[in-house]
Amino acid sequence: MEKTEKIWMDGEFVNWNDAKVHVLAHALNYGTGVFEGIRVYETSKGLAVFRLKEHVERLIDGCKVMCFDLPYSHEEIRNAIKDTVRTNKKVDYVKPCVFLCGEAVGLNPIGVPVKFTITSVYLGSYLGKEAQEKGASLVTSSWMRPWNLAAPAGSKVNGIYVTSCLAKMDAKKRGYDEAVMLNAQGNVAECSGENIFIMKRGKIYTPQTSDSILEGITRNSIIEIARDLGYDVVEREVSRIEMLTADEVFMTGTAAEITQVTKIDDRPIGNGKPGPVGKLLAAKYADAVRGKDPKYEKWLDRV
Ligand code: PPE
Repeated sequence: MEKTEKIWMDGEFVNWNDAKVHVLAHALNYGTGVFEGIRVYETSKGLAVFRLKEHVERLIDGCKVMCFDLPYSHEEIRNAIKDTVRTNKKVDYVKPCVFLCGEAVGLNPIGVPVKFTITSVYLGSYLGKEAQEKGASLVTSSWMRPWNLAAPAGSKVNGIYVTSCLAKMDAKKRGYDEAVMLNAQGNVAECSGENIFIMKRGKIYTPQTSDSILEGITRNSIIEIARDLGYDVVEREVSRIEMLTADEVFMTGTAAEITQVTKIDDRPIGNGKPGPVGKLLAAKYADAVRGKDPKYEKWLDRV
């Protein structure tokens, strides 16, 4: 990751090194925040933010779940994100975050002031060039994806990510690229920071939103692109065995984009090489985000 010059903080741009909070900030101690991750791409008509509307909607929905008082409208947030991209030089990823920044000891979040920051960076490849080009290896995590009675699994709430960090760390330490987490029912949920899809007997399956997943915006884009190409995409429970015996598996996420999975739990997926459907969807997605496919121009917000 490469840092940028300015961070948007409660309506003002501050220098990267001055974007600070107190050590007793509620969010630092209790994880009480909501964030987003948004990609920015170069297109022939200039920089474009991908699916900005949906990311802002999900951020606002997360604030609703957490009962945060966010004093900005959808429009204001969109403009602030675009301003942040414009203000900084080399940006491909934006991370807005709304969090309880008031100094507090004690869990009660009621009345603790919120802060809203928008940080932009140059991220590059999230899972590494090799995993993106040749396919990634996954391991099933011993950490369960927090289920719907334990955490707001469908919102990007900061505190929930402790589980994702543990899953990711354990996977990396054991030599895998990424972890796949199961849910409380023992079915496939998602990876530490990506949704997961399988292709089996000509159909594409992905866990449904009630299966303790984050409803990914890349996931929804891929479902639409795949259906436009004529594929049957089914959102339903996906068992671990279906995943292990799938013809193809791929992950989707803003940061990871479409990354094919060639090995899970030391077993090859299909023939152990990136599959044709995943490749096609990755190529279509790459065109869509860069404004090369007029059909998906609707997803781009020029800066
Ligand atoms: N599941 C999780 C748990 C998740 O964090 C992400 C995004 C997704 C699914 C995919 O959602 P979407 O980006 O809307 O398609 N993970 C972010 C990376 C987290 C990080 O900060 O690191 C991302 O891809 O931006």
